[in-house]
Amino acid sequence: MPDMKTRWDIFCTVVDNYGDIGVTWRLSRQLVAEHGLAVRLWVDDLRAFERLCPEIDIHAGQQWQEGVEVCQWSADWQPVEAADVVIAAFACQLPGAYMDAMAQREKTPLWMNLDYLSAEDWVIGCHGLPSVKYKHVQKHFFFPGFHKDTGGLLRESGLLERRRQFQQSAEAQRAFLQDLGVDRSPGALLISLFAYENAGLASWLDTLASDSTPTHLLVPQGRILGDVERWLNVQDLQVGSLHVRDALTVQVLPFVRQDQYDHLLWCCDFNAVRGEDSFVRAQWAGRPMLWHIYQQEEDVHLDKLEAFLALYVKDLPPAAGEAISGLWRAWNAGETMTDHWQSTRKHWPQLQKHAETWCLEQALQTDLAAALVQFYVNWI
Ligand code: TRH
Repeated sequence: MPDMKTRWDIFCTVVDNYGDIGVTWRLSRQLVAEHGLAVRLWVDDLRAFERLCPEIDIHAGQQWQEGVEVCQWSADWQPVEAADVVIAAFACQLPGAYMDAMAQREKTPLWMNLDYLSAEDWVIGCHGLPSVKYKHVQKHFFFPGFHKDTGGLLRESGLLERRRQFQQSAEAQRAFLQDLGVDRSPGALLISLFAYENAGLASWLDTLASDSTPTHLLVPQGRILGDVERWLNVQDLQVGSLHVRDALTVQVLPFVRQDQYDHLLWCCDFNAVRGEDSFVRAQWAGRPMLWHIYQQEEDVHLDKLEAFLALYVKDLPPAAGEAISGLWRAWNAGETMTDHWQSTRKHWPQLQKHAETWCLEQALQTDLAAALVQFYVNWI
């Protein structure tokens, strides 16, 4: 363990949406809470941050949140001393003056690039390798991942135990949902929907509406709402809106704070998630899920999708694996979901069991925060 005074600077540029800040905020909190480190989180967009953590003062240049020193990363950078460990999240470009401060430091800092999450094989070979240099300061690649030779996944200590207790308590779930204005109808399948715009949504909602089992669909405010409105044939859906179409109840939820979002995932029987952070959280929920991957140029995201699917279905009976893979592929191509949803439902018990097994297997890996700390210890 590094001593209490080890200082870490984490830099985050919000490219779009909430994944960049979602990951760095989660990591910062964990480094403080579980490793006793002094963490400064530099963020260029406090408005995005405020959605995940409403206590954020969007006008403050510097503030403390849950033991993390949150600093506004503005265009007019004021010189500061560089930290012992410097993390550039998702290849963001550090301020030139800060790179000079790193180079001027008596003890050279450990500089890492925290990369995007991918299940592709090449990640294993690249994790931990040296990247570029600035003067004599060497940058390293740090890759999260699903394999023991990668940096692992963000997972707070005791997370699965908290999740288990919550899932075992009908009362805790009822109270949580009630706070969100959700009154779960008995026997209904509870689904959360967090996704980018998706042309396949209408066919999925058609299928759910005509199903013999009722579904209660919870949709936090966000980019998919336009497609939901079109399907419902309504305009301007607001938080709290509730619409029933045959067997399907659609309810709009507020965008909840980040820790509450975990509880939402834990309550639901099925979670549609997107990007990077919600994707990992849905895995820790131990429930069947659907991933809307972040689209990249030249469809490189589709390789990432296939790499994850190959790992995820490896230990499933082939028919169940094909069903869930078919559903994920259709969703990511914006195609008709009907047949894929029906075959997914046929394999439901296997998929439920598998979601839990997968979660426990992944939890055997060292978590990402601990792996970063270990990387630093090995480096010094
Ligand atoms: O928002 P995302 O799509 O984010 C990202 C970014 O687009 C990023 O540029 C890209 O590189 C990356 O995806 C792959 O999805 P993500 O990563 O799931 O982040 C969403 C965050 O928002 C996550 O931390 C969970 C949180 N969240 C809440 O706090 N409350 C909510 O109600 C919801 C729905 C999400």
